[in-house]
Parts: sequence; structure tokens; C-alpha cells
Amino acid sequence: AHDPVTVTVTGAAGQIGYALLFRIASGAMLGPDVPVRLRLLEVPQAVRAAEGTALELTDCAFPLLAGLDVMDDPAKAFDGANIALLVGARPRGPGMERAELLSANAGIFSVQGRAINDGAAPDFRAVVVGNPANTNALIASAHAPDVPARRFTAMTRLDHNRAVAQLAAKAGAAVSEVRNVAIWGNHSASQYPDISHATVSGRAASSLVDQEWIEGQFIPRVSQRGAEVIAVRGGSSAASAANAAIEHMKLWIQGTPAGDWTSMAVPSDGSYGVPEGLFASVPVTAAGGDYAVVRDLDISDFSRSRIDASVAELAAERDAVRGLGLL
Ligand code: NAX
Repeated sequence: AHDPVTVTVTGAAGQIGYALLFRIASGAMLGPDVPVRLRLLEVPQAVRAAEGTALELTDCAFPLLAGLDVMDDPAKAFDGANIALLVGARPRGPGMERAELLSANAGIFSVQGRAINDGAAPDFRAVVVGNPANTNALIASAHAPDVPARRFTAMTRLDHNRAVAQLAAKAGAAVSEVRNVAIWGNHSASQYPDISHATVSGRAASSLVDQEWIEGQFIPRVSQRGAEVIAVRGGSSAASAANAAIEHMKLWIQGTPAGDWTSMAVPSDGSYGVPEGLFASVPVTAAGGDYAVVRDLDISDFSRSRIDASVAELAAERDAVRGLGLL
């Protein structure tokens, strides 16, 4: 039998947490043979609500749920953790300045980074979901110097899935026919959803749609989809975000399918002109529990300018955090 894997979820009482925890406990992330010990980390005022979620998790009698703890102490939450889904973050309140938002989140992710550094398991892996996700991953990693930076990632799989779904709908094809869509840069409105390498049923996507659709419809729709969901649903993306977080981890651990890749924000090694160390989304393949950035893709002038613009935003976020003395 497999040893239980310890999975720490922050923001456990939030709406993504509620959509995430039951699926992890059911085996959707790690597979049907892997028992899971769940650690739910919340701020003190939300611990009781997380305990309510824990009651329901218990009531599912999941055969794979080997442990369940709710806590507000990061040191305890990350002690021995194999996997962390860092969902909890400080949302931008009304009238909140950008600097306030960055500093509130730097406070959260620096503390969690240190706790991870001191206690996480040697095979530790993290995905940051809480926004600003890329920069939060950078901060957590910077405070965990003993953990390889590449074990910290930020989620752009939701953007990736949104892009796949939009392209499939436009081409009149099943989503399963779409391959090699990529998200570049920041998980923000500046992101670049790229179909220049994509295929639909084996045909180049660029031969099925025109540049006008790409620039006028596809890119804005994907990059503004979060706002569209808020406007229509009256709440931000939750189940789709939870689903993407599960897929992000599952693909990293179990590998990407042959002939396809996924998108993840990972610390740059300098490839594709992204300054080293910035957490930028790139296409990656995964195998044997590790991932690799897809190499040597041709980048058109259009793609180059879109990637550069989003990466410039990431550099500005990093500089702002540095300027506040938080990095
Ligand atoms: P909610 O406000 O419903 O839940 C967030 C939870 O995090 C709250 O329960 C809060 O108490 C908790 N929290 C705050 N600080 C914490 C800390 N220091 N330790 C532990 N828990 C803490 O937000 P939800 O809708 O669940 O969204 C969570 C985050 O995901 C937000 O930052 C949101 O912007 C981000 N998103 C990221 C997406 C992505 O694609 N990367 C898409 C969906 C989502 O918008």
C-alpha cells in the first residue's frame, strides 16, 4: 500500500477551498491508490468555517482520507507537507492601493515560505493559486532558500483550459482534439494565450482561425474570462479554479500526455527572454514527477511583443515588492 501523502491547503474555508478539498480527498489529484492526509490552514477567524468543511469531509467517509486537521499555524500546517495548494490570499478591497495589496500578500507568502523551508518534506511541491499568484510564488520561494525554487509554481492552468475551450468551440471540435495551446507571462489581464503552436484534430489552429479573431476575440475573452464569470455568476471562478489546481498537480506528478503540454508559471531559467528568476507562465511537459520548459519554439513578432508586455508587468510587480523591502 502507498504511504499517505500530506497535502496542505491554505484558504481552506474559501470558495475555491470548498470546491477543491472533496475532490482531493476522493483521489482526483493523486489517484485511486494514494491515501491523503489533509491539512487545512486558515486565518484564526475562518478556522471555525474550515472546521465545518472538515465535518463534511468526514461525512463523505472517503476511503482515501487518512488524516484531517484544521489549523491556523503555518509551522504546523507545512510540517512534513509533501504538497501545498496555496489558495488563501488577501483580496483587493475597495479603494485598496496596489502597494497595500502587494504588501499584505507578501506578509502571507513570506511567512508561509519560511514555514515551508523549515518543515516541508524533501519532495515538497507547491502551486500558488492566490493572487497575485506569480509574485506570491516568487515571494514564497525567496523565503524558502533551502527548497529548490522550481518546486514553487503558480497556476495558469485555468487560463490554459479557458483557451482550449474557446479554441475548440470556435473550431467546432471537441476539447480533446485541441493540443499545444500555451499561456505565457502573468496570470493577469496581460497574459498571452497563444495558439500559434496549437493543433485541432491534427491541423494547425492558425489555419482554422484568423488573426482578427485571435486578437479581437480570443485573447480578450480568455484574459478577461475571470471578470466575465464574476459578471454572470455574481462570484469569482471557484470550481473551475479548483479543477485547474487539481490538474496542475496531477500533470506535474503523473506527467503530461504524449504530444501535448500544459502551462505553468515557473521560475525562469532565462529562456524565451524572460529574466531569470521571474515566475512566468510557459508551456511545460512533465514526466517522472518533474517538469521541463518546452524548448526552442518559434516565437513570432506578435507573440514576442505579447510575451514581453506580460513579462514586463511581472518585473514591475517584483520591483514593487522589492521597493517595499518585502523581497
Ligand atoms: P475566498 O475569499 O473565498 O477564500 C480565500 C480564503 O483564504 C479565505 O477563507 C481567507 O480566510 C483565507 N486566507 C486569507 N489569508 C490566509 C492565510 N494567511 N492563511 C490561510 N488562509 C488565508 O477566495 P477564493 O474565491 O477561494 O479565491 C482564493 C484566491 O484564488 C484569490 O486570491 C483569488 O484571486 C485567486 N484566484 C486565482 C485564480 C488563478 O487562476 N490563479 C483563479 C481563481 C481565483 O480568482
